[in-house]
Amino acid sequence: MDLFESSLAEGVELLHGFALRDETTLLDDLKFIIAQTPLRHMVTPGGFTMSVAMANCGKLGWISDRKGYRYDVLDPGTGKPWQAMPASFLTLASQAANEAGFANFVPDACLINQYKPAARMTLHQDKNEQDFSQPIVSVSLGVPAIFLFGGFERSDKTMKIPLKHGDVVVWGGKWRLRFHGIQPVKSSYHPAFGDCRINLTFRQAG
Ligand code: MD3
Ligand code: FE
Repeated sequence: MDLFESSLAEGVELLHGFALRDETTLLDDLKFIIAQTPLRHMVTPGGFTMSVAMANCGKLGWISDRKGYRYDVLDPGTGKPWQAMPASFLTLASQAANEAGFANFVPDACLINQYKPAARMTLHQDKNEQDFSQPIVSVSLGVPAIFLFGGFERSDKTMKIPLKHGDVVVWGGKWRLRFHGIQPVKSSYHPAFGDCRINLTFRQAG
């Protein structure tokens, strides 16, 4: 058994430090994308401003406003298409998916979530993608956070999973539609990210 890799459930694989294999390229590419695509606090359909600041790259980007949650080919902030997904992002996501048994994962969307201290993501399901048989690959960078992994109902009890810099999780199979969230991020320091946590989620959305 590979201690570097642990199965949390069938179709869910935690790959500790998997994003550090080509860390310099990954961080350089991320810096470029964020410089081109300002991180913004979007508004939920219910009218709340999210504590997480977001950007996207790839053909499709996940957006939220008073009209709802959806994917769009245009960045509502700039009115232009999103930046192309860097090769380092695509390679990381498809290699991670492959480790978890998903051989042909080609993401067309990468959501970039930035958490400052106290930012959180309340329990939700990811249901805006077309094909739920495709996994979601998540990459944690910067300061650590506690991930909440729930059930099929919002009220189901949750499992707490600490995620740290470089951890990659592949979420597939029947777990794909479970409720999940991020606890308020505690104030701490990471040499490359300061007090921020950044999470990349790769999806085949369209
Ligand atoms: C489990 N992001 O962007 S990533 C999201 O850390 C989101 O920013 C969190 O939830 C973050 O939608 C968690 C891990 C994740 C993403 C999608 C999932 C876990 C998932 C979908 C189904 C089950
Ligand atoms: Fe989610």
